[in-house]
Amino acid sequence: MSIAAVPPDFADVAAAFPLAGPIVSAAPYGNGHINETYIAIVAAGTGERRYVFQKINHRIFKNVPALMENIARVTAQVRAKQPRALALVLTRGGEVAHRSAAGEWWRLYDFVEGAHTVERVTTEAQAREAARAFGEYQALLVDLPGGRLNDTIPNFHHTRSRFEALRRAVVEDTAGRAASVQAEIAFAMAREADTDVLLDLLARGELTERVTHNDTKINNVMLDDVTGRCAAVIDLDTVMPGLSLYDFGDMVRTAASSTAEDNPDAGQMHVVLPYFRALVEGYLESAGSVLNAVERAHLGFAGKLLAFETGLRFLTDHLQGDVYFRIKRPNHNLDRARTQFALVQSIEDNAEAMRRIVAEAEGKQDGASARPRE
Ligand code: ADP
Ligand code: GN1
Ligand code: MG
Repeated sequence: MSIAAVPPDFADVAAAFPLAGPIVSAAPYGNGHINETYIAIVAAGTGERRYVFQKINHRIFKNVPALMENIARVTAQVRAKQPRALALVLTRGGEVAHRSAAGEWWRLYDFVEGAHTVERVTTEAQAREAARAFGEYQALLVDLPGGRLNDTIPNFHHTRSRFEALRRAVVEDTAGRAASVQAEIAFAMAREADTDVLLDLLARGELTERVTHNDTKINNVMLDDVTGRCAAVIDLDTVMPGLSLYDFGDMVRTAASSTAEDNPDAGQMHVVLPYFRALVEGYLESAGSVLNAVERAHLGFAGKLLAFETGLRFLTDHLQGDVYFRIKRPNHNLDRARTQFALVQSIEDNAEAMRRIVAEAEGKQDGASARPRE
């Protein structure tokens, strides 16, 4: 068995689950910022079978049983309608997760075969399909039985709270970095009014809380290797009550953006209008019947808000000494904050064009639904 760079107790953890055979190899996998993901290949009969092990970050997800209860409910609901959707493998004891001797929480998923994730969108078709898939995911969960899901991270997309957290981090300046990021702090402070827009609409009842994914990064949807269609929506830790605009906004942030979230040259970051159009069309195709007029009117703003909020979070983490998002180099979170703020600026500059795109997509959709079936 070759086990590269997996935790020392990996074999013990694996033994808690009813794998199809002995482990042939295991290695770190994926590019997430929060959990640790490992791929394991096991011998199964004359062939092999693959699994995805995840060590859940319980410093961030403080109530893992509540989180896993959400995931068990959501995967059961979605798999009834999508056979390739993410499937949890229960422990030998029938539990949804395993607590190791070291006190870490582990869960196991079947590997979604014949599909892949992308870190960057390179075609309009990918953007359209990702948005259609996340919209469909939301539609599948509209009638989730069993009451409200648990809030796995309270106030996760509460942009006002994220803004106040940045303000506190500037005052506390624990890592002594505030003086060197004055321009970024000023950029954020100048946009305080944006933080309340959706929260005010929610308070007035013009927006409705729904079951949403809340982390609709482009690498959280697996696309079929042959057809390019969605095979599975993944990364379900934050599936909980939220706003559909948060889901759409995070797609804009990651799928209608011109460069990687952590490009050290923020000058390369701008909104990509053809991908934005594809996202709007894909999302309206699957979630259009669920969305109200206020949601439709804020699709462009949602992209700006999520880029802003994520920038606030990266800048806060930089000021706090990189305690939340995993970093791979010095100033990694600062680079991330800068690209997000560059995207905010670009969306502001393109607001009118984005409004037109939404209006045209709605016109097309109305035309399509008004057209008699052939
Ligand atoms: P994180 O929360 O750290 O982003 P994810 O659940 O998104 O973790 O997993 C990280 C990466 O691992 C994904 O982008 C995807 O490429 C891969 N992955 C996760 N789950 C599966 C799965 N069930 N089958 C195949 N690949 C997966
Ligand atoms: C984190 O886990 P991952 O990498 O999919 C974060 C998201 C951020 C994203 C920024 C639980 O997502 O909220 O938007 O990084 N997840 C959590 O890349 O905080
Ligand atoms: Mg992920």
